[in-house]
Amino acid sequence: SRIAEASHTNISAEKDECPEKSPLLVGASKLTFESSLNLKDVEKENKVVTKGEYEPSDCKARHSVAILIPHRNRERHLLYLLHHLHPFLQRQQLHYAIYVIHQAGDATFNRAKLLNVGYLEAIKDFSWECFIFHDVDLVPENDHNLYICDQQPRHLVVGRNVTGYKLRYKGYFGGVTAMTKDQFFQVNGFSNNYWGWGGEDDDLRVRVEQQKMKIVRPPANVARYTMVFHKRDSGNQVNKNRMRLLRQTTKMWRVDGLNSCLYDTLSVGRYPLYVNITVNIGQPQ
Ligand code: UD2
Ligand code: MN
Repeated sequence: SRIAEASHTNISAEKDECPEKSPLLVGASKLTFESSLNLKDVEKENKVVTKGEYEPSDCKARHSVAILIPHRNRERHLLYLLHHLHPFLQRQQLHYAIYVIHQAGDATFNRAKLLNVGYLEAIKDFSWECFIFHDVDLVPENDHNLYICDQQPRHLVVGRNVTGYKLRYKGYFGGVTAMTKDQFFQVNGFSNNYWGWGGEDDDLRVRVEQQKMKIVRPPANVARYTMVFHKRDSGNQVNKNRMRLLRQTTKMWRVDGLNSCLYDTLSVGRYPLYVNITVNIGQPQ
């Protein structure tokens, strides 16, 4: 793999660090969603990516970032996201890899637990410093929205096309977030107990605030996303327990999270454009 080569031959140490601001950024771009797009095309567009991973060839990246995407039955959305996200991340001159964490079976969906699995599996591959927790259907519109971490957890979605590009509510922490390896570890990751739609993002905010961290956001004019249209998925019905769970977060976070995340990895596929981890995460108790 690229990582192994770099550490054996020390190629990366010989390169100069990439500039602080990438000269490749273009700002806002018009996104297209062609129904004729297919995976082979997107692979051809991204020959520089191997096994989901990329690093700039002419300079040493300043950031190593793992993108984690929870997934089931959204193949079309995944294709659009890969098509836009690979060039977007390359323009930011990042060393990155994309991980898709695919929930096996038909049990109720659990976005948060899948993201915990993604974190635990990705750190086995490489010492990623920064993690981006990314909905499959959100496509960033402006490459000045940098996919990097900071001293504080970052929320990258201020606005979406579907909500008139306004922040949904104060404290909103859903969609796409960026936390360092250490920040995420410090809050014990996400709760594993949110089955179905809603609440898990608020739970993470409570964990972050409990640790006296403060959520920061990029400026509204760059933190803009297009959400590919969808209806509520079957298997992801509204979680009726979410308010009750949220009231318990401050006492449960220590015992419910990364340190209690049990799962069976069914397969790891290192495809050209992403690493696919198919996992059995169980079902609600
Ligand atoms: C919002 C949040 C999302 C999450 C969710 C509640 C935004 C922009 N996003 O999304 O982060 O907090 O509410 O749980 O506010 N998924 C699948 N297959 C499924 C179901 C879900 O792949 O069958 C994944 C996929 O990555 C999707 C994400 O889970 O983007 C969130 O589900 P959603 O898109 O149905 O929920 P939405 O748009 O209300
Ligand atoms: Mn969505």
